[in-house]
Amino acid sequence: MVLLYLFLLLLLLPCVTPERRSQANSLDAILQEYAYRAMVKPKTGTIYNATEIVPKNLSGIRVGALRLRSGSMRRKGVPMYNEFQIPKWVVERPYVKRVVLVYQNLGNWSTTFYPLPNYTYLAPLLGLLAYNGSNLSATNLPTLHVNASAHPIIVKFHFVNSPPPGTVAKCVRFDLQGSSIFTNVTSGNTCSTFTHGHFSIVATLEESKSNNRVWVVILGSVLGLIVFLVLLSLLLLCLLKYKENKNMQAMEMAAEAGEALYMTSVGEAKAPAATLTRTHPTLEHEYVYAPSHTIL
Ligand SMILES: *[C@@H]1O[C@H](CO)[C@@H](O)[C@H](O)[C@H]1NC(C)=O
Ligand SMILES: *[C@@H]1O[C@H](CO)[C@@H](O)[C@H](O)[C@H]1NC(C)=O
Ligand SMILES: *[C@@H]1O[C@H](CO)[C@@H](O)[C@H](O)[C@H]1NC(C)=O
Ligand SMILES: *[C@@H]1O[C@H](CO)[C@@H](O)[C@H](O)[C@H]1NC(C)=O
Ligand SMILES: *[C@@H]1O[C@H](CO)[C@@H](O)[C@H](O)[C@H]1NC(C)=O
Ligand SMILES: *[C@@H]1O[C@H](CO)[C@@H](O)[C@H](O)[C@H]1NC(C)=O
Ligand SMILES: *[C@@H]1O[C@H](CO)[C@@H](O)[C@H](O)[C@H]1NC(C)=O
Ligand SMILES: CC(=O)N[C@H]1CO[C@H](CO)[C@@H](O)[C@@H]1O
Repeated sequence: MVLLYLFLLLLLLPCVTPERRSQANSLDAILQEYAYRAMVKPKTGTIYNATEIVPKNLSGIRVGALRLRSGSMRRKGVPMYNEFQIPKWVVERPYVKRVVLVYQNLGNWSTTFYPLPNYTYLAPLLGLLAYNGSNLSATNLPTLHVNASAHPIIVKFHFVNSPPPGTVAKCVRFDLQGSSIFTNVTSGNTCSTFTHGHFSIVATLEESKSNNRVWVVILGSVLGLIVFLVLLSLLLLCLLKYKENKNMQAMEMAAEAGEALYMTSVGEAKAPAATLTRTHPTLEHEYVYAPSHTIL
């Protein structure tokens, strides 16, 4: 039982393991670099495809780049950027003159970089990340903060597998610290968000959200601990009983050998206890009070 809960805790750990997070973050940095390389003398508002220049050992990942004046992003949005629809009034912080939106489609690499124990990906993991677009030779850029205010950013997945029987589809967003946030899917293939990050649709057994799962595990661990303590005390009781049974045998042998011998070995105050133990040999332990050294 306890082992099971420990196992569950261990299963949950990869969601927040810094190692995983740094892997995903360094992938973001690599893809930012390649996305920027794809933009040679870029025109604003044109989508550049960096898929062909990503390293061979990451093949299967699709990358795009779109450079905008931040004023244009705020006033007009982007009606269609692959699966993303960016509404008006999306603002970045700190303010930059030009913003680059890097698009990622991790394809068959989704579970490698964003493992989610006990969830099944029904769609590839998509990323939309905003960076300072002023210097296209810059690498290791920090992501900006992005905030949609009036309307959410829409993510409309092209292909979504249907959830296996007994499961429900949920939108998942990974924030840049690695936490996963679950929301409802609308129209079968659409998620909405007020910020940038990584998105997918997953199948989950239970209706509950991620923090409910965390609570289940915490509660389970506490229950497990209680069960463990109960088992431990039962074991101790058992040991005590076993010892007393031996004492009882010794006492009975002593009684058989003669009441006088028993009385002298047990002591003066134990005379009533002796008669009780003889009529009920399987009594509770508290009746048999003679410490072992007085008998043996
Ligand atoms: C891909 O190959 C490059 C060298 O070409 C290496 O630096 C990088 O770590 C590799 N990435 C993965 C995910 O294997
Ligand atoms: C980019 O190019 C690849 C390969 O030519 C193609 O499969 C993909 O659809 C294009 N678009 C994006 C957004 O990756
Ligand atoms: C994804 O598919 C490509 C081929 O399209 C393959 O080279 C790559 O190893 C696959 N990645 C994983 C993690 O399976
Ligand atoms: C964006 O990049 C340009 C060019 O490197 C730099 O001058 C500017 O300070 C950067 N803006 C922010 C907010 O980092
Ligand atoms: C742009 O970034 C590159 C690489 O970090 C750097 O060498 C260059 O000086 C930067 N240019 C400007 C105008 O900041
Ligand atoms: C995002 O916008 C909302 C409302 O417009 C505001 O309350 C919130 O502080 C903003 N957050 C960030 C990180 O800009
Ligand atoms: C999500 O869907 C469930 C049922 O499918 C519903 O009970 C719940 O209210 C929905 N949550 C939101 C935030 O719409
Ligand atoms: C909470 C939950 O569903 N946990 C399951 C996660 O998956 C492992 C095996 O893949 C199961 O053993 C757990 O019960």
